[in-house]
Amino acid sequence: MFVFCHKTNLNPSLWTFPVPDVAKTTAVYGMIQNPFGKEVSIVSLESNQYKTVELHKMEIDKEGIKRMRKIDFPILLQPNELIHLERGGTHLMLLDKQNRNEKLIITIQYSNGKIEKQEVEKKSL
Ligand SMILES: [Cu+2]
Repeated sequence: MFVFCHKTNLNPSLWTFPVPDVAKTTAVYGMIQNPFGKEVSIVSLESNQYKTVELHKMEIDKEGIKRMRKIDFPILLQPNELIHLERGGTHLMLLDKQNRNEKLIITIQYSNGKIEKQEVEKKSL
């Protein structure tokens, strides 16, 4: 499935590359960590700028071509489990841009009712 590890990071963070204003989609990298000491599922991902947020992983198909595949919710996480989001690997896909807010926020909704908001850092190329 994903690339998981249990390395502790005090500041799990998300980042993206700036995209042209006309671009309707973007990918977000970094990491998402289960902030709870218990098993929990991510039930939804949302953004203040894009209509849809999906978790994608990369797979090699029969022809040897790398393709993105959507991972369906709910996404189960073990206590403190970390999902690494990397270029060429698992990533968040933001689809259908709705506005040009200055800040890009990702909202993670967990199965225990808790909601986590993370600001996405824009890295320059
Ligand atoms: Cu994707």
